[in-house]
Amino acid sequence: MIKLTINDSPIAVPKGTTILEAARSLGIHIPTLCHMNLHMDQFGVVNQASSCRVCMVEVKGRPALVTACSEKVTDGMHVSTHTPRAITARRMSVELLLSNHPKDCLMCPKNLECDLQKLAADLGVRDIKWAGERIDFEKDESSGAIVKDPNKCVMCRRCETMCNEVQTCGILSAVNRGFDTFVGPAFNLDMKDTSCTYCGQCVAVCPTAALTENNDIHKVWREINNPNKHVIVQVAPAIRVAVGELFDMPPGSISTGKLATSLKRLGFDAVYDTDFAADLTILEEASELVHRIQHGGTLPILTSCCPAWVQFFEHQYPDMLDIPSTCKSPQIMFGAIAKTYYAEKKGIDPKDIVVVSVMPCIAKKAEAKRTELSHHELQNVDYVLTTREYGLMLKEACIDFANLPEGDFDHMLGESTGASVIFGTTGGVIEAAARTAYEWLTGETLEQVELTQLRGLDGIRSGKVQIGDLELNIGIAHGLGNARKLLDCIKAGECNFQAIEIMACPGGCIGGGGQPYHHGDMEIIRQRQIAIYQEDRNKTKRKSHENQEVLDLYDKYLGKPYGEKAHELLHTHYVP
Ligand code: HC1
Ligand code: SF4
Repeated sequence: MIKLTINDSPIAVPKGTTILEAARSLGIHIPTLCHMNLHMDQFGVVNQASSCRVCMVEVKGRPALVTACSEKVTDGMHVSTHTPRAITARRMSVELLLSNHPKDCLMCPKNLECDLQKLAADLGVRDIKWAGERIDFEKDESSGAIVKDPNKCVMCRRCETMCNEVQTCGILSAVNRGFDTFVGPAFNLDMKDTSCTYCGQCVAVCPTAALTENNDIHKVWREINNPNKHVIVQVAPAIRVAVGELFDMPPGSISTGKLATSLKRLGFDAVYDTDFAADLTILEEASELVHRIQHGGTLPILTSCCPAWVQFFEHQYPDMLDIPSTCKSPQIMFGAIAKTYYAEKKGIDPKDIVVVSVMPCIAKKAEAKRTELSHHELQNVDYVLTTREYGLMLKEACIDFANLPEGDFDHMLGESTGASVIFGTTGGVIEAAARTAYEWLTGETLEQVELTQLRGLDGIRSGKVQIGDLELNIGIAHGLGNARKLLDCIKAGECNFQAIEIMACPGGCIGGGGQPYHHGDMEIIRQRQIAIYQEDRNKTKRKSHENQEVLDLYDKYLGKPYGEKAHELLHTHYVP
């Protein structure tokens, strides 16, 4: 152990510890901007660019200040974290960053959520002494999902670490040299011309508004207020355990009933739950799995509900497009049913139906725009709002979300089971599918519905489910870097799984790129996961094939699961 003192407090820490980490273990806060340390089981990711120079501290006997995030402790070291010299240097680092920053905080998409803004406030910055040159680059809104504004880039490299090390997508790196440097795609290509998956994990960790989501709020307000349109909304499983954070509710609060009430108060004509469509997805996906098992089809089957994962395998594994399930995602299945079955039952022309989704995910915006996810030339889903955008709409409408009464989703496409709720966390989709596959294949009741061997937050997991004589070997990965490892293992013939679930974001949808910012606090993701499993336990029905409204849909409209009509509306294909 290394012994040192920080602000006259003695401490002993393991060799290799940085001053920043040692100070934190003493409860001493040293501000940082570029530093990022995401600890979540297998996601021990550290961004240590030391570029912002905000964490400067004094070390006795050293003439220059040192950066606490990178300087390792040594025996007998005396560190002073908040001397006038250190504070002045920190403030100057922030002033220098601000001298080349737009400073349009009032209109900025990150207003009140920006780490740079908070630092400037905390350090008492009142004046920028250097009114020097400014970079001036075009905003990139080409993807319709992610917006890149290089003028707000502070070169912290957090996004680069996320994209390259965690997601292994390799889209973001330093462009240009010297003063003109910012982080973006090689040759400053438009995002739409790269292999970006739109997972939004770069957005989730960007400290400023250099990376944000495309804002669709105004378009949705326009539709809600158009008397000629019937505007229906669906809300994804992971929203209910996170949206409350935007209204000062503790992480892990369950807001299902408040969500239904708030959507009605915003003026949507009908308020539905993506969970309904998740149950529908399970009926199709479990049928596909059973079909592949019984007819010698390709195994393993890969889940296909995560659109960033779909983009990833299309770009990176074009030779393996026959193994993912052909099921559309629940959000898209919902839209397909809304503009056919629902339209028919309600006697509304599908052209007059607008489907809005509230999703924890930025890639869902890109998914909704895919031309093949349409029917009779109408997109299945028209607009996607992230959890954050939804929260902004509620604030615009002065809805006091935390104090709303509990409401219900509307009928016909509103019922859901516990199996669909757990879609929101890593491992949940395959657990839901296994609950149904078990009962279908054995004809017996699954008494122990919680398949805990599939749960957890380890980046790559595996578990076995015994279904009669069949031992189903299941693989699970979350985070695209982990997905890559699993796919490489299959490709090399070294992994023997019959079914695999992959979600692009750490934690699954609960950690989606459109969720309330967690500012690197992975405990928030853990609390959201606990809440998802609690919501499953709160349900009386916990298996997708018990969802009566889904069964009615098959009975009155679709026919058999995995049948002809279901294929036409609920399945898709992939393009390399
Ligand atoms: Fe998800 Fe899904 S679970 S992909 O994370 O399959 O976004 O929540 O809505 O579609 O149901 C997201 C969440 C979501 C779909 C479902
Ligand atoms: Fe990389 Fe995902 Fe950001 Fe695209 S959205 S640049 S893949 S981190």
